[in-house]
Amino acid sequence: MSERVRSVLALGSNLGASRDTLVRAVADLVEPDGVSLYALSPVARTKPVGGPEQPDFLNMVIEVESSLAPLELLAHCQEVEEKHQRTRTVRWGPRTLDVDIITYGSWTSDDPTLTIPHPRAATRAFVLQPWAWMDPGARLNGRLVSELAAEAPDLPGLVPFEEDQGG
Ligand code: PH2
Ligand code: MG
Ligand code: MG
Repeated sequence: MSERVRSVLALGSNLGASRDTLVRAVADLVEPDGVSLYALSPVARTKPVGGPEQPDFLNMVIEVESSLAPLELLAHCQEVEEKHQRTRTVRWGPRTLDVDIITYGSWTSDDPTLTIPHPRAATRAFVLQPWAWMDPGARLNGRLVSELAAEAPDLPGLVPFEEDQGG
């Protein structure tokens, strides 16, 4: 049996029926035999960080256990983005679905194709806060994720998603 590695994946959506997209994307991400769901976070509504004027995002994270190599996991995440009609027009612009690999076990890489841990995760509350809700003891770069979240500039724009808010 091949080794299974735990990874944190961050999901975001701010176009279309975002809540439905996130639910379906989680199901699609853990559909292959080589990938299973280990934990999932609540959904946050977040103000966009960077990019043009655009709608609020819904963001969440999941932890998966997989037997995929890092680049195989990346290709799988990109297939799920494509399935949800992800189009890449403006960098940091609105999208139906973005899936980013945040961690891959304790593996690190500074390859520009796949930088692990994700190079901007440590400063983004839209990744850190859902992660801290999911796993209060989680650490990134040797720091508690909950502490990093508390210091992130975008934390004031983040609220727990409630069903009646729409999106
Ligand atoms: N993703 C980005 C850039 N800005 N802002 C929020 N709130 N949520 C995101 O998922 C997000 C962002 C690039 O992928
Ligand atoms: Mg992203
Ligand atoms: Mg991305």
